[in-house]
Amino acid sequence: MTTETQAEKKKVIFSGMQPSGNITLGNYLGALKNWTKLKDEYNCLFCIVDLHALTVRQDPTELRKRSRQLLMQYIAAGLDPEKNIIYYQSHVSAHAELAWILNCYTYMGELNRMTQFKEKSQRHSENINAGLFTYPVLMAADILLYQTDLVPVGNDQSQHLELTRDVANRFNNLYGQTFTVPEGYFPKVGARIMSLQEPTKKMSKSDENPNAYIALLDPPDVIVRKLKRAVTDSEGKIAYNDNQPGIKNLINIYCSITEESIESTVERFSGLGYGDFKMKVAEVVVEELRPLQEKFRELEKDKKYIDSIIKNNAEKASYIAAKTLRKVKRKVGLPNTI
Ligand code: ATP
Ligand code: LTN
Repeated sequence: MTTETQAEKKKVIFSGMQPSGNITLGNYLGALKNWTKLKDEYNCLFCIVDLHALTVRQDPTELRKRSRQLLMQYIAAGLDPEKNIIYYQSHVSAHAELAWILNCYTYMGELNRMTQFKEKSQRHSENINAGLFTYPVLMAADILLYQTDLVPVGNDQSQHLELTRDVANRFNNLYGQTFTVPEGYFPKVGARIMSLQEPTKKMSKSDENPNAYIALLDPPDVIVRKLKRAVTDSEGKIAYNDNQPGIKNLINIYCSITEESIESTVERFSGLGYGDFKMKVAEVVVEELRPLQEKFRELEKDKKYIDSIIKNNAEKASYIAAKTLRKVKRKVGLPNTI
């Protein structure tokens, strides 16, 4: 078999992140770290979902800057822009086009049940726009355009993925096999890293309080400070249970970095005070992020290289996406282009 046909035979992975803030340790442990493990075995597309970020008001200059930073962080974390397709969603117009068509195959009732919509419309009550409501349909379009087999995400996205599968099946039942029905891929530990300030809420890059999250580009002293301030409890004992969500979260962070089991970590640190345990966590976080931060600083200097990645990869993605979109348009009865 030639290398070409082997590459074609590989399964497809698609995932994405919004450039809606500085990406956090939660995004990294719940998603990005997993992507780097899968990147060689699959044909991978890693998207900067900038159209999704518009569902919340963004400062235009900041959005453009953060999108580029996110792309560089993907690469700095170990994704390979020569082998993996790393690109901006807005550079491939098929995403928005397919999303429109799929809107017509998704029910209001389905979208009404989405917990992310409920949560975000509470948080942004001054701007509950239609994009926020149909957000999962655009996500379905992202995934289905590339005949994706596997979607590595944190488990806050499992409901959106179920919806994607439902829409794909519905369309396939109506028109015959058109879309691959994707599976989710969730890490065992780290699928939901919680806020350092309110450990019952997920760590979120758009949190107003920067002490609630660790950004991937936070310098070591900031990481140490944020972890020292992490909210714990008055039990005073290192244990893994829901009554101690702060400590549970710190254990999850520690274990998903070291890949040590939860049991042995709890046993090893059981004699430590919270302050000392926080320092152990800080040590592994700083060491994990150090190489990424160094690589990021190098990439920042190489504007030409990053520009060429952006251009080439958008072309590659557009080529694949156009095939699915053509098929969909034909099936639903839109006229051929002449
Ligand atoms: P926002 O706060 O703007 O809604 P977010 O921090 O939730 O953003 P996304 O861009 O929506 O981040 O998500 C990117 C990826 O990170 C998704 O796969 C998501 O499941 C994962 N993820 C987000 N937050 C966490 C978390 N706290 N723990 C683990 N994984 C997470
Ligand atoms: N909705 C996701 C981001 C996202 C995504 C995708 C993830 C948009 N499109 C396609 C995986 C596949 C989020 O909020 N984390």
